[in-house]
Parts: sequence; structure tokens; C-alpha cells
Amino acid sequence: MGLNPTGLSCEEVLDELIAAHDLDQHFRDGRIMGSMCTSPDELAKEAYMLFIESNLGNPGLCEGTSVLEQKVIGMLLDLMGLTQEIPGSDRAGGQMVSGGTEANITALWIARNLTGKREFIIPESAHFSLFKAADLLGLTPRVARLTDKFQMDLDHLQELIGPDTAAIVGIAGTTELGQVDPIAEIGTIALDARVPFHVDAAFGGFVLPFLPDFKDIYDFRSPGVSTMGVDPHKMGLATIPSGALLLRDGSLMDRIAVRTPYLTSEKNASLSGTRNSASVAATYAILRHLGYQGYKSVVDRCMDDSRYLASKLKGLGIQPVLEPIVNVVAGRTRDPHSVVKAMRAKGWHLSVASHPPSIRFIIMPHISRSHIDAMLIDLEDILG
Ligand code: 0PR
Repeated sequence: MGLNPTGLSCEEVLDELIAAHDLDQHFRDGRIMGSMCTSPDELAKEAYMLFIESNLGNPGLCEGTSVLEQKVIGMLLDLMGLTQEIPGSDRAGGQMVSGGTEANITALWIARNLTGKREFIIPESAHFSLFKAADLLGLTPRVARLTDKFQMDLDHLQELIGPDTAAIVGIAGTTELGQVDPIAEIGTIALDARVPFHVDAAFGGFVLPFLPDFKDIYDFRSPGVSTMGVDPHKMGLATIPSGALLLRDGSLMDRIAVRTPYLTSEKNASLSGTRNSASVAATYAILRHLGYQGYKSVVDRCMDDSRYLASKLKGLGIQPVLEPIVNVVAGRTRDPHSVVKAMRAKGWHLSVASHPPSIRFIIMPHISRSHIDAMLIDLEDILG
């Protein structure tokens, strides 16, 4: 399709857009159970529109938006345990990014430039964005085995640490199973080895702080944790794209800074130049609007429904790989790809976990118990 020589009317263009939008799946229909995103809160959408023209890539022009960004980073640092009581917390900092991928790439970029080393260690459960980071940064990923609980094997981690280790990455809420690596223990190992430790909490960052079993053990309260990635556009109910990179020592952002002679600021230290800033306002809005208790109620409901799903799956002879840790449920079946495909033909959007092979459900806030019950009827039918 080439560019049309003369313009179309707004109505004509909108008709085209509506036709395309109708082809998309929508969270409101309750049939997407394999996505880590959800409908943003209405206030987040309103905030997004208010800041549609802002560009944090040129902060001198967007002082108000910059202030919001720093406030969001402050709230997220606090949520991730870097509260004022922690020694050195005044040096903490961070940056809003486009999501978990950019947070992971930026964290490893900083670690590479800081250490001058060329390898990093990830668990087998790591998100594929870490392989993108390796490729872009010219780093070699060393992959640590998982234990029978699908957490990073600490003995293997110790074996993999060597003179060229630039960073260790642990996952707080794995993409496939929602498992949490032993962050405090990895932190101790990282401190002993003097290696930066990045925690990918893209999904878990907005779930774990609201679960009594996890409070305190997966975040900056472990002294070895250097950086964390947390995505408001997943369980944070913000608009896409919204991610955050948090640093125990904010001045380390300088390790990736370049000079920007013609901008309002002298230096720029971010992967993106022009940056989506409307999402920063949307994230600020939803954080302020929900507060800790608001998020806790959302997480409590998703966790109740995840446990409900896990117990119903058992009734169908599908064994959950793990009892729900966060709101991700994976169930072992033979040939999960065929099951997911057959479910798709019935209008359900599930996904597949590869290790171990299983069908994967993510019970996001747009899913209610009645959606789960309706899905289970079709699943039972398919499994025959
Ligand atoms: N780290 C972890 C632990 C993740 O689960 C993800 C994404 C990322 C990093 C990368 O985050 P961004 O995609 O924000 O850069 N996990 C989801 C996945 O790959 C992303 C996703 C979300 C995919 C919604 C599909 C979807 O509908 O499954």
C-alpha cells in the first residue's frame, strides 16, 4: 500500500481503524489468559492523553514530566524495599523505560561498562530479552541450570562465576512459571564475588510486594541487589509502554551517558532518545490512585482466582507444575501446543510453557471467575 496522494476524511480513516481494531483481541472479553498485560485503568488512560506531547528525551522542555518521572521512580524504589531507612538509599535512582526488555538491556549495558567484562549469568528460566541484550552488547550469556523447583541452581551459579563475569541476573516472577529465584542467596554470592546483580522483576514487581510470603526477600532489601527491572505495564495497570529500571546507585546511569550538544541537557543516558512520557504520567496517576491497598486488593483477587484455577485443573487431571506463586499457572499436559491450538479455535487465548511442557495461564485483573469457569468447560471438552 502506497501513501494516498490526497488525504482521506477523518470518518474514512476512523472506519479503517475500527475495522482493524475489530480484528484485535480485547482484554474486556475475558478470553485472553496468556498475556502479561491487561486493560489499563481509566485514570491511566486519561493521564496518558494529557501528556501525549511530552518528551522526556528533552527534559528541559518537559520539567513537569521529569518531576513526575522522578516521583514514580521514588515510589517504585520504595515498593522494592529501598526505603529511607536503608543506608545509602539517598544515592538510589532510576529511569522509566519501555518495558522489561529495555530495563534488562540497560542494566547489562551499565554492568558491562562498569566492569569491562564480557560474560553474564542467567538462569535457564530467563526471558528471551536477555539474549537480545547479549547480542547487542557483545556479551556471552552463561546459563545456569534450574533446581527441581525451577529456581536458579546456586551450585551451578557458583561454578559459572569467573574472571570475566560482568553480571548475574535473577528472576523475580519467571515468564513461564512465575517462580522466584532465591534473590537473597544470589545477592550474597554476588557480593562475595563483587559482581553486579540485576533482578528482573518485570512481572513480579507488582505482585510480590503484596504477598505476605515474599515481602522482604526478593528486592533491594537483599544488599547484593544492584539493579531491578519492574514493569508497570504488566500488573501495574499502567498503559503500554511502561517499564522502570531502578538502581541502588543512581549515578551508575552515567556509565552509559553520551554528550548531547544541542539539547537542553548536556548528557543523555538512556537507550531511547525521544521517550514515551505519556506512560510516565499514566503510571504516576495509577500509583497515586490505587496506593498500596488498591494494588493489594487487585493482587489478592488474581491470586485467589489463580489458586481456584489450579485446583480445578487438578480436577481435570492436569497437574499444576507449581502451586501458584504469582498469578501464573502452568499445567502439565501431553502436547500442550495442540491443546492451546484447539482452545484458540474455541476463542481462548492461552499460551505454552516450554520447561516443562505445559499450558500456561496468566490470571490478570481482566479475568474473572466466570471467565475461568467458561474456559474450563471448553478445556474439559477438548481433553475429552
Ligand atoms: N522479563 C520478564 C520476566 C518478562 O516476563 C518479560 C515479558 C520481559 C522481561 C520483557 O518485557 P517487555 O515485553 O515489556 O519488554 N514477558 C511477556 C512474555 O514474553 C511479555 C508479553 C506480554 C508477551 C503480553 C505477550 C503479551 O500478550 O510473555
